Amino acid sequence: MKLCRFTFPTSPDVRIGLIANDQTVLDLTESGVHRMKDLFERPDFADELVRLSRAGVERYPLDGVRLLTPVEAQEVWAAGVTYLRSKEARMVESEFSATAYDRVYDAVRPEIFFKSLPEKVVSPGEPVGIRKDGRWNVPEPELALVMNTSGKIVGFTIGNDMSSRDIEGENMLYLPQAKIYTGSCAVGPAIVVGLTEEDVRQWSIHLEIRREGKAVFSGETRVDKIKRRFDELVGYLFRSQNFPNGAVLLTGAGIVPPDSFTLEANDTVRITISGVGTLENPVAVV
Ligand code: DO4
Ligand code: MG
Repeated sequence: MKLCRFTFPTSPDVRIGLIANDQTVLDLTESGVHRMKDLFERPDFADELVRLSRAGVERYPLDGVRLLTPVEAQEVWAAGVTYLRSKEARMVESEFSATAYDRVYDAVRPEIFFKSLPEKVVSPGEPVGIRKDGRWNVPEPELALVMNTSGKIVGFTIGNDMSSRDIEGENMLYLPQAKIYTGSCAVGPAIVVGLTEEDVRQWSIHLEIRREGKAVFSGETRVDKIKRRFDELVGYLFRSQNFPNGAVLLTGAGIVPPDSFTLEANDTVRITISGVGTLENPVAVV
């Protein structure tokens, strides 16, 4: 089951939808569901969704609505260096702090950093940003975990952890500037619920970057290459920290374009995760 936030072309009101067969949206807001995050607090929310889907709510064609990011009010955090590929890429980009990446890959405590306030998250179809002072900019296609206020994983979606590799590589203390700026975090298009980590570890992640109508990079990885268990990452995120609205955690990038590659304005970033769908965004200089 996939949950989404959407609007109709004629109205700015945000509605909650259940996507059926990747073609139809059932309007749950008509049945009194105004926020997904309230549903996520209920232990029986998957049963409740099945009940609502059979209750004869209004249905609309998916291509007739605008999907918004499913991040409602959650802070977005991100884990780093969870794939071997990421560790190798960081060590190449940074002479100064290369050993830090090597160490954190093997350390007990994972790297976890703040990524975005909810209101700054970019929706499907909106521009993601490359910094005007960054020379080496890339998307990072990542599986995103969605947690309720108790730290229970309630769903899975797609995140793009846009990054400036030259700024991060110059000095690791510049990480927040390399990672947090206008348009640096996109999440969507929907949250898949009712699955376990074992189900999700079967998924693949695909990245395609298009320029003037042609693919200029494509790459693929598998969720199962993430070194750490999801509960381990979430356990560290929720350790000594409360999330009154729940949280979203990006789980790290396993696809890195070649070192000669940097994004340009008007490129399109397409991230597909096999069990979720595709998150597509144009690129703009910010
Ligand atoms: O430490 C740098 C960030 C790494 C990251 O974002 C990733 O591995 O996805
Ligand atoms: Mg990342």
